[in-house]
Amino acid sequence: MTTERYNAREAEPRWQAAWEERKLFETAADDGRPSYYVLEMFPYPSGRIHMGHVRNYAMGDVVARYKRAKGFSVLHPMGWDAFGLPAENAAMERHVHPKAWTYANIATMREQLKAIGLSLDWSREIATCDPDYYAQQQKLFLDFLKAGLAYRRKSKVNWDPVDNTVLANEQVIDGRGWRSGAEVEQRELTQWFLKITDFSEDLLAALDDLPRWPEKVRTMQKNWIGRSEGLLVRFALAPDAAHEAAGDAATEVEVYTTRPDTLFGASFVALAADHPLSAGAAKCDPKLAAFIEDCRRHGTSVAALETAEKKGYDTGLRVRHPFDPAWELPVYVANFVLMDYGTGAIFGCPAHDQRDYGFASKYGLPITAVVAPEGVDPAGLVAEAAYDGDGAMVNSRFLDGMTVDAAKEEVARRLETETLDDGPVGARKVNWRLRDWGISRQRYWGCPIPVIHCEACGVVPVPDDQLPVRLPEDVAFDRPGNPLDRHEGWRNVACPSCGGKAVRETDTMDTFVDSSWYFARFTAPDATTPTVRPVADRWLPVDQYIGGVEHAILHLLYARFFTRAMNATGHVGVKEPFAGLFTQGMVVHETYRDSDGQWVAPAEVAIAGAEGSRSATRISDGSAVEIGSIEKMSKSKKNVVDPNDIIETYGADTARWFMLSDSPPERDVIWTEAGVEGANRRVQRVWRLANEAAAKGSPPGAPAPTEISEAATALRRSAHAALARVGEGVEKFHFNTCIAAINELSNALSQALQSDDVAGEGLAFAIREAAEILVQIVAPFTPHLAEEAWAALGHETMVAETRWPDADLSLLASDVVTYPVQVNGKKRDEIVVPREATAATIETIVRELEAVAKAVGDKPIRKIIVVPQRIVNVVA
Ligand code: ANZ
Ligand code: ZN
Repeated sequence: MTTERYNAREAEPRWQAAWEERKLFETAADDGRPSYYVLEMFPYPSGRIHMGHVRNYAMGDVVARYKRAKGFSVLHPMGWDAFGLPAENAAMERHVHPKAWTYANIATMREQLKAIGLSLDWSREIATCDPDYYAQQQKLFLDFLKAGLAYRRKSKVNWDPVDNTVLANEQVIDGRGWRSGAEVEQRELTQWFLKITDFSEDLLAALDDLPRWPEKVRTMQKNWIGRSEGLLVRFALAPDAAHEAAGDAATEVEVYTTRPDTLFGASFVALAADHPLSAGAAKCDPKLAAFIEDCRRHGTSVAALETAEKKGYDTGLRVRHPFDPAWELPVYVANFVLMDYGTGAIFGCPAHDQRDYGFASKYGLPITAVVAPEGVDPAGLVAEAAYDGDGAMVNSRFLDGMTVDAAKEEVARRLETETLDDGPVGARKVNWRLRDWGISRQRYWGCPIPVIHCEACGVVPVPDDQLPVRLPEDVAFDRPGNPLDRHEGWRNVACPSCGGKAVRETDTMDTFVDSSWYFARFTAPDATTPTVRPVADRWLPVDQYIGGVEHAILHLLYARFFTRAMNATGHVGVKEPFAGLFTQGMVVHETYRDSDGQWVAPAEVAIAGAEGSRSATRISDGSAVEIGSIEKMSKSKKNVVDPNDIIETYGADTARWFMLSDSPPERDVIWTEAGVEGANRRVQRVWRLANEAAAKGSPPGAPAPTEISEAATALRRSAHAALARVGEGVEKFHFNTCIAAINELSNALSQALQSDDVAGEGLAFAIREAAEILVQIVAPFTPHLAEEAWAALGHETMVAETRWPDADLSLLASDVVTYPVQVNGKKRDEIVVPREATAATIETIVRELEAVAKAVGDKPIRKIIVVPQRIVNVVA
């Protein structure tokens, strides 16, 4: 029998239309089925969908389709993170209105997403720039304001001189604006803040209750929140005639330290440039004043300090060591001390802190080791670099011989009872790195902050019946700065409280606010309140959230804060937004350059030769092209493949198959033409097998025969094993092993179909069963192909509305092996895997076991030994 090739170009739009017509993916009203909320991070409408999006959304779609088939009521929505700077830049460069630009991009990208065949509930689509959306965001803001979770204060801000806006600390990377790349300056402005620090403790502690989040993301968040336990120590200033003459009344310097154990290794005290004492000392030293000015100019953000050269200036002031009044230490102003952390002052211990080490070496200050690593003779302790590990105290008088921890405790205990003037010298103190979230942006294309400034009444919230505060559309982008500031008609209003002359707040919200609650809005996208409690309670938290690891800190932390703030103001019942989080790897591609060093796009390049001796030429003129390294797909290196081209050539299913099969989803996937072609052949094979099975197998719904041959049983075993593996694989995000299972079943079915005698002893039945299972298990991955094959098998229903079959356990029994899992010789767990599972597969599974992670702790896994069919040993 001959079968025509599967024509994806014709079939895919047809099935998309059929799904849409049947409204198969619209979220059902509560009908008693368990609910499941799967969400991928929504895109910024930049103009076109890229391969990274395709990978992200294909993964979410596999989960959504699988869960739906398993009988869940699934919420799988999509929207647009639509405010932001690029729209304004387009307005300035191309004279198109940000709104027009944004909505045109959304229209294009919506069509592109639809062409991928994602099972999305488009009836819930939201765009954050839509007044219906930001109206509710303004209500949330006002509720937060009432609850004391939003406030206004004067603050030093990171100012991006190119984008003309304030940036959050998180948006400053290596001292530069995250979008413009311009060197960030420090300015003082009155800004709106959200009180994320109210939740520092909870945001940190609750990370331990998120077992379905990647460990690395939890660690990054922990470091960002940055809880540290330390000691405040007051150093008395030695009397100084010059400074007293200048009218300085200060008598002490208070520092914050997490290493009080190293106090006897102290060799200087350093102040932040903005410390009040620095200003005092500068009064009688113009050079110091100039130094302070220089520090300011270079910025005092964390990022700026990490990269800048460590510099200091000796103020001439001296302090006394808290344990020895005869011991005086110099006081410097140093550019690496931040004013807004701790007390803005430190004591430096060069032998045990790398920064202090560099500083002391530069300014010729003493370097005294006070912690000796185990087994090292304290006498030989002249280190090349600072040692920050554990050990025994030396050169430290009454601390000598103690461990670091014991010494910390001893110093704290003694200094708590020691007194200086009016109080104790030392006080224990917990510090946090996390700062309140500055959300004011001096930009047009964002959510207006709904307050009015009245000369008489101060800050007046916009009353409910005047919401939303809409962005005016008649704005011009011919000058830099915020057009809202210049829009007199919009800006000038009557005060809602006294009726007097007042002006609107012209700052808009950081776009990270928009994405901090969209997942909640999806549960009731048309409501006239931010959420509808019973509905939000039904769906939240999101069961599975999927996105890039680049959002591990900012977006995810803000969303976790926002959920807490919405909980505190009664809008949601949960505190954590995302019960499960998966961070997928990137899509990467080779790079190409021509002889002039210019980047060349893959579509313009022809590759010849086999692996190891490949060469490339430019298609248009045959000139040589150099094959470069494999990098993240990016416009700047031109190494992008347009999803549209792939869909037009091979169909969306092939793209989906390749993305999901080629590497584990958390790793990068290398996009290659050969890989795509391979995926396409697999797709064609499934189609062929379904057609052959339709011809040779039993008719649909035929009963199981009583007599069944060994060959038929073998095929049935393969089919049910694949079914079980795919189910498990999807649950665990092992999509690539699912595809491997699908390929194995394809092989088994292909073999059975070659048998001459399908009539006897149940083989025809087994063939039909295997083909149906094959089609159902490919359905989450290649949904269009599955529908087409399902129809070829004689069905009038759609796979998308068919229940996931249950694997017949009796057929699985002998196909699996139970492996005890040992960690360093001690049994910790057990896994059940298919008999044919490879050592690599078993290793992957073992690495993800909770029990193994617990037993291993912080130690790295050194080796995993798989004794086939027997036991697994983890060596850590
Ligand atoms: C003395 C010392 C000795 C320190 C030593 C470290 C190692 P975390 O863990 O981040 O809280 N520090 C304190 N305030 C600072 C500021 N405003 N700007 C820059 N550095 C500051 O770090 C606390 C440590 O960072 C403190 O402990 C202090 O240096 C420094 F061998 O005190 B340490
Ligand atoms: Zn007023």
